[in-house]
Amino acid sequence: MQETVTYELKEHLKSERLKIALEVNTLIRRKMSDILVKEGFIEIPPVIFSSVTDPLNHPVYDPTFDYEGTRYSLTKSMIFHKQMIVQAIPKVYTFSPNVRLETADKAKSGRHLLEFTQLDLEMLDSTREDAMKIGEKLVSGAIKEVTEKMPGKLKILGRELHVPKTPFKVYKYTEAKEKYGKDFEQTLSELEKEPFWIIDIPLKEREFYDREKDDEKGILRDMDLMYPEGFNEAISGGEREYEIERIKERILAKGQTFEQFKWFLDYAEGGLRLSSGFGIGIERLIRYICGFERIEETHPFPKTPGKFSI
Ligand code: ASN
Repeated sequence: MQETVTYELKEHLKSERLKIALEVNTLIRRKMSDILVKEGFIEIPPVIFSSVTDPLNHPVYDPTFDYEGTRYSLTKSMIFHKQMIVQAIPKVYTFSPNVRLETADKAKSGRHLLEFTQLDLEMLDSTREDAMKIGEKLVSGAIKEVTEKMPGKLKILGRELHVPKTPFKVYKYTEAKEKYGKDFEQTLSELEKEPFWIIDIPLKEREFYDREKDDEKGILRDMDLMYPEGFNEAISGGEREYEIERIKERILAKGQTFEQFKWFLDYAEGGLRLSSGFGIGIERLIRYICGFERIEETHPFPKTPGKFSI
């Protein structure tokens, strides 16, 4: 393990590129908050650790600790907290710090950090399509804000950015995979010039909480938003399972236990209504806006999978 801050980190902290990235960070957080508040959303504080967190659908190390007889995890996403609070406050959002201790191979992607922030939101009695509309407003609104307020800074970065037209193009997961092969997400991301959606993601590719279609078994009412120019995933979200029996079936089908989600299930037993929502990775949005090859450039103290970080 390295014990001192590297020379590269010292350079990084002083760099013009980092300063611009942090100005973008400031601008887009404010802009996206403004958009959401105008839409009637209320901001909730983040949850940093909890006895229940997102199981995710890919393997990560799970940092846990015991406190007064309870095992806690660091938050991987606030999915369950969102689904609970939205029953009382029908439009919520939060800037949620997430810790996902990804395996070292993820460093290659240029878009994974072990610690990142997602703008996570949830809407009651809302469909996937409602959520997609908000997602388009946020992404195009953030990009517009930066192109209008920071054209000189984008020029310094050599970044040519245009405001995407809404609504964004929509691909169905299975059709896109058949046409473009196993790496269809990256292939399409490289081909497209504007952000686009991938919808109807199969059950085995996702966590248990996204709602299965009533008329198409094994396919979910969910979506990912993808950036063009090879920048890959922007948003992940969907409609949620809200009927307790279906939630339990889906947990068991994933080989997970009720114990893992006890506090959420206790709440859900009392009855949930349909909600939908998503999370936008803030560092990934900054990376796209700035046109950075690597996400580390967006953060003063980036944590790369498999590497020492201060
Ligand atoms: N935030 C995502 C959602 O709302 C979940 C995630 O981050 N895995 O669906």
